[in-house]
Amino acid sequence: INVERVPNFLMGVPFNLGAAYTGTEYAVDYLFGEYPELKNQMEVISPIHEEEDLLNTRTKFINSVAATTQAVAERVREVVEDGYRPIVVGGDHSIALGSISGVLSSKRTGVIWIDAHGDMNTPETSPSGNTHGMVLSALMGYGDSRLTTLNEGNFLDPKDVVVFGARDLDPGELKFIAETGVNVITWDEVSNLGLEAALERVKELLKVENLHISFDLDSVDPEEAPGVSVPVKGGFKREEVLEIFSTLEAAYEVTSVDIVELNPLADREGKSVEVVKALLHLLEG
Ligand code: 6HN
Ligand code: MN
Ligand code: MN
Ligand code: MN
Repeated sequence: INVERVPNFLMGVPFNLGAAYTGTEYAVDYLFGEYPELKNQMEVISPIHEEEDLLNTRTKFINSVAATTQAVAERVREVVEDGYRPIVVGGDHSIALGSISGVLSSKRTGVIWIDAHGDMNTPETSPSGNTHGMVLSALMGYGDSRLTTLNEGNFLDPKDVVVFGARDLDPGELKFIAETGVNVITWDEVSNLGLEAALERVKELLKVENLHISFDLDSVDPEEAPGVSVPVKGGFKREEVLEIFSTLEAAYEVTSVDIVELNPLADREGKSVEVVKALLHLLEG
């Protein structure tokens, strides 16, 4: 018997103010330029630009980040209620605050955060003041209230989170991990265990039915996919990314997905946009 899978709902969020680097605001246009057929299949959520205190270097552009992620959260909530699976393509990683908050308002979900980074800084620990590095901690209830109130108290339980493939964790993030007990399988651990065993470990750690995949393209080796804002040496090969997604699709109800941090200005030879396309294809089933 073939169980009908929930149809995908593609959303594009051309946003960069969570990163304060230029580039990811062109991600959706870039994607449409490379794959024109996507134009009729993807709804674009326009970023909201609010007035900012430009002297605030602890949480840069936070008003715009809060407003835009709120809009994403509301749209994701509707899409889930209407029986679709949201696939959110961006844009810097701050938009995951919207997508995951939107999902959390109707159900418990586990989150696998596939990223070179931890994205668990707070305004106090952040080395950059960029909010895309504070998203996962905000989802668990830590940080500036403009970000933590988005999910209406439906905080993520650290036990329901696995950070996968991290290879650049800041000192404040290491402290955060130790204090909250959030699960982390670093890039070094994946390399030592082997990908298959590392994914087995994810299944042991994440005892949930529904899974949100938050995939940051900088988890991929920049030599294979350079089109990101914050590249870090090392990382997954392209085939490994596909293996990760198919293993997760088989093991869980993957009920929502982010594919973020596509930066066209850095994407030499269009390698990162190809990864996005391959993932969208895989998620189509
Ligand atoms: N991302 N840990 C660094 C910071 O500024 O907090 C980098 C964050 C990168 C965030 O790639 O989504
Ligand atoms: Mn990230
Ligand atoms: Mn990252
Ligand atoms: Mn760092």
